Amino acid sequence: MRFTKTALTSALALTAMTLLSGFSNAVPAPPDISLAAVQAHLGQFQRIADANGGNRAHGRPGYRPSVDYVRAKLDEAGFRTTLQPFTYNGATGWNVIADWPGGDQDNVLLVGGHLDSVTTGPGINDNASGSGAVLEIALTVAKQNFQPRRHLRFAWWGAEELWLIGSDHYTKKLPQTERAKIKSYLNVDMIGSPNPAYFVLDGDRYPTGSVAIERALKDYFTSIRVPAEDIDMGGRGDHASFSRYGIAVGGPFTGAEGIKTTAQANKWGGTAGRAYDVCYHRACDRTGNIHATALDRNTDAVAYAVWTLAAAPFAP
Ligand code: DTR
Ligand code: CA
Ligand code: ZN
Ligand code: ZN
Repeated sequence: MRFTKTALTSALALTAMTLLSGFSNAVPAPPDISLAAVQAHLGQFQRIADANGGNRAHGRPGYRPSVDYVRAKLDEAGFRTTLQPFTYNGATGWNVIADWPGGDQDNVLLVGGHLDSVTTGPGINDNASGSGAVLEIALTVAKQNFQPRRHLRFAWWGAEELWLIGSDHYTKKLPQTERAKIKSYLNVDMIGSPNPAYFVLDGDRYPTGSVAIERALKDYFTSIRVPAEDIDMGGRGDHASFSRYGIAVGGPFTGAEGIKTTAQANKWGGTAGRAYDVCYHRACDRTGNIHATALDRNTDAVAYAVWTLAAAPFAP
């Protein structure tokens, strides 16, 4: 089996980090997040949508039970949680914010994804996949009592589908002194597309793109021999609510209505000429619309980035 130089370098880096963590508790090895646990969260979100008119959209009956499910898990695990209400289109929505006690409060690593779906479906890939992954990563932080250098905060945004309403409300309402403490925002939105791409927000090209987040995600993908591709997500995602204030942003993405190219199918598998997610914003975006390996790989890549970036001083 031929190893590329980059894969070898990254594998060596990963090995070194794992060995080092054996001698010092300063940098524990990033964990393998349980795919089964993430899939269980997706099953809960599916059940909530099925019991509430088929969706989990802002202003519809399925959104608040989604909030309550996430918050209950976090409270049980020892997080300091807050529900931040906001009103949009005459309906109340909520952001769920969870702080992990400890770490430098002036150097926050924030990890989040939107919790709402569109009105036309349950939103399992878009974005129970991201919400479930961020939830299980947060619960694993608690299980392992990870005590990194930087303060860790996790967030689940409302009304992203109505154009970033929840995350925009959060950053707008945050006093500048508090906003300035958030050094990096890692957005997790659509990470289980059935015909998956392995995109990473381009730290060089995107305004306030984080090279550190891009590097960490790519190092993980390289270590599992998955060649990630840069993407400029533009303003389509909650990362934009942070980059507007100059905060370094990044994140993975497995694709939406875009069409997979032949070159991409050759390196990632899947079907060229077909959308990354044919059920994007449709009723068929259910638990059966998830590519389990893509979900697992991206969840572990985000966990690797969290453990790596939280344990080191801030880098943009
Ligand atoms: N997750 C999508 C937003 C999104 C982010 N990047 C792209 C690229 C192409 C289409 C959509 C998106 C959503 O919440 O709708
Ligand atoms: Ca895993
Ligand atoms: Zn989304
Ligand atoms: Zn969407």
